[in-house]
Amino acid sequence: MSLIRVEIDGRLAILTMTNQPKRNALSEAMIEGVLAGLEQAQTAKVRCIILRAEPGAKIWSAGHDISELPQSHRDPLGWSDPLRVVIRAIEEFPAPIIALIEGGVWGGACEMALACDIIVATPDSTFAITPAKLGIPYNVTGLLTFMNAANLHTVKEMAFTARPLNAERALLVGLINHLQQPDDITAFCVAMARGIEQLAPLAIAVMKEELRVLASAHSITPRMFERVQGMRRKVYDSTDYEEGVNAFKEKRPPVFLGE
Ligand code: LCV
Repeated sequence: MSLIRVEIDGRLAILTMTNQPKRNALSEAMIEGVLAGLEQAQTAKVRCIILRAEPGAKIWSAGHDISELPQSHRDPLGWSDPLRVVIRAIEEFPAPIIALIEGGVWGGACEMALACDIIVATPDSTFAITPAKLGIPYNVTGLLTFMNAANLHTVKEMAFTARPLNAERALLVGLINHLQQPDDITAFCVAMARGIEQLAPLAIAVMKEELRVLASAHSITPRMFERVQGMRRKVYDSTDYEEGVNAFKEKRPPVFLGE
């Protein structure tokens, strides 16, 4: 049974994550549901997508399914990791995707929300970049998603403290586009989507792709990339990485020794 509800109404698709018992953790199954929903939407030639959790959710998504992270000695966020696949699918979808946020957004889900084109959130929403909590060496394109969504100091504070940013601050720093009350947010997002539907889809699709290409245009040499990959490997080979994942599974605070 899919963990995503897909509703297509004319040129609008609403994708709802429906696995609250697991806090919409981005498991392979959840991501397969999102990818299937995107495919269905593209076949239906929709002109806007809304990606959300169920109305009133306390947690939009708890991020990467930690139980599916490799134990160690393997890049936890490699090219074909489901989280990386869904981020690219969102960025490359040929129409705007509105992230309708209620509740907490954690780790890889924070990247998934920020990879969307427009973010509308309720006042109780929070956004947390959590690799430091788990000992995970986030990957280069993932950090670029965050850098494209907020200024560097904000990204550094979120990444180095792993503390959730509240919605008010997220609006202030430009991480989100709009704040809306829970009773209004669905109608607000649907109205925005209906407005987009009336505009030229080809022009919007090409501007979305141009902006993706421009936002990812950073000069990093093969030598620089290999150096960073080597540094990341030391981290995912570390006991700290194992400790972070095990501590979550054993529901205890991690003790990081820096080795
Ligand atoms: C698997 C989960 C998860 C989960 N995976 O409910 O960005 S990176 O690098 O860190 C990246 C790799 C990443 O995204 O890592 C994941 C980052 N996410 C987090 O650090 C959030 C971890 N989750 C939590 O802190 C809490 O679950 C929140 C605050 C989200 C919700 O707390 P609440 O008390 O409402 P529980 O913790 O009781 O969770 C309910 C069930 O969902 C599972 C959790 O194990 C529990 O399952 P059981 O009922 O079987 O015990 N769950 C929650 N998050 N990321 N499973």
